[in-house]
Amino acid sequence: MAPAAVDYSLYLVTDSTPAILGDRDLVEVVEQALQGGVTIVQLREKTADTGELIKIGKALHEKCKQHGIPLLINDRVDVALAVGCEGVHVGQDDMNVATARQLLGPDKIIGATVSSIEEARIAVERGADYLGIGTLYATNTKKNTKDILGINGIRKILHYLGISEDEKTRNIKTVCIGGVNASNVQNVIYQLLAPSLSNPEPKSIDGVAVVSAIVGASDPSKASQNLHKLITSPPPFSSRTSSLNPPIWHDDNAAELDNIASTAITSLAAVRKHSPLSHNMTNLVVQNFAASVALAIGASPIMSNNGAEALDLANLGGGLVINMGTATPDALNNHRLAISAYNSVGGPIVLDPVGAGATSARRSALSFLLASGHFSLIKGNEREILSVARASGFTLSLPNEQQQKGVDSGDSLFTLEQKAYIVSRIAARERNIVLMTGATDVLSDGYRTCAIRNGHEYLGLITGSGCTLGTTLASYLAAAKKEGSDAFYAAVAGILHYEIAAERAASAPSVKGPGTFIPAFIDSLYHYGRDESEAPLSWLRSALKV
Ligand code: 3NM
Ligand code: MG
Repeated sequence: MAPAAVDYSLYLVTDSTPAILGDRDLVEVVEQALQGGVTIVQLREKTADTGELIKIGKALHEKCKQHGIPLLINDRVDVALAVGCEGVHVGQDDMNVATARQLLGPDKIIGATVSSIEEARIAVERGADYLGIGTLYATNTKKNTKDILGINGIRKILHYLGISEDEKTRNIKTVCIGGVNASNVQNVIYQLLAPSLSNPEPKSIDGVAVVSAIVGASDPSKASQNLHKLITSPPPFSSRTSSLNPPIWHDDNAAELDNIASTAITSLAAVRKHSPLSHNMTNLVVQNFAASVALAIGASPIMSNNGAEALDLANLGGGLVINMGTATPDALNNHRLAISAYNSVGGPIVLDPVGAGATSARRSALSFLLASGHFSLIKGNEREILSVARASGFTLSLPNEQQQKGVDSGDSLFTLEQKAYIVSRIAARERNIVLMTGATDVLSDGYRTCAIRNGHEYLGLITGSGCTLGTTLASYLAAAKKEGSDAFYAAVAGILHYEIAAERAASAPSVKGPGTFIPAFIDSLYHYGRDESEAPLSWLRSALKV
């Protein structure tokens, strides 16, 4: 098989550590993966003796040949020669690509692991056929990886390759590796395809390389088939055209207002029916309040900052809020564990980048978090979202911009149209929902954009109102996931619940100011939509201001 004809789209890398393979036979697992549709296989064994490695290699090669699929050997050029398979994959600490090429000749496939532009440049120069770019997301499969690149890191390397004057560099094949699974693979591919203003036609990735998503799956054949299907079919969001000036729904769009009101009622009912876990990784100051808010809206709170239990919690089907309030290295490591746990089961994650942009530590914490996985929703005030825009690769310059001063935002920096533009561009790029909070909240999924003017000034005068809006949104997203309903409308519903409840609480006779507002607010979150004398649709329809 000529290297140019290789299909890299679903690249299986093997691993026989018991934590991943279990007590199964590797050759059988690979056979199942081949039946499921993997397009290339790499035998990666870090501990086997040479004789054993050649034996497994030959057995795998037989299977691969039956399916017309190339087999590569990790690191060991000698083993590849002994097996007679199609090539090798070398890491940065292995034999260099040029030497491997001399030993293997021009017809074998040689791939190289790269995690920087410089490594990519050298690997291409030395004659690699493809690059394995990683680490995309943190993964338990390989703990000592050099760099977690995130989508943006991969984008930078692809961009470098794509704009090269050298044809070989421009046409080099690429796969990304690290933490790719069924819940994020479509996002990964389409995020990498997303054009930006500076790069309208980005070089695309040719495939994804996975270990645990196939080798660790209970049914490797089904897992491969599913991944193959996800890779080859357009994701639900790809048919959407995200226009640069998306419409904002106004009070005069009666049909849309009816739709928002009725989906808000359905979303509220879903929260109360499922009582989803609302897992909060947040700072000590707001833990108690966040737990009360979760209970009042109908969710089940758990306040756990321990990344080690995140996977067990993620398996309960709830939503996670990551509050960047305490961006210490220790907190960030726990966040990363939790992000990969929720991403691995497709559970929603809300990122609250508190104070992002205020200090350089917080700016790097934000980049770290954004590179760690995919967030379903990112919420923040104007300056926080501005930092998110910058961290995800936008260059924005704004009039009268000052360094962010604390965590509370001052007067608005933007017009409504500018807000809509910013949130929709980030959302289209990140393939998620972005919410910019303020007197008018603006949210977008890159396709639909909505401005909500509900809420009350007291929310700005109490601690943790932003954090607990995150708690509310994670609960709504988790319930929507259980129902299979639209996450964007669920987010709108969560904001309405929170902000209309605030308006009602503020007007209660007992409320004299922010102090008495807090207990009334919790009551109001609880009573929202419960009053038997109210026809839910009509009161909500008249209360919402969008
Ligand atoms: N190489 P999973 S990450 C083998 O970054 C390997 O170079 C990596 O495993 C790199 O698909 C990795 O289970 C493991 O996350 C990927
Ligand atoms: Mg190696």
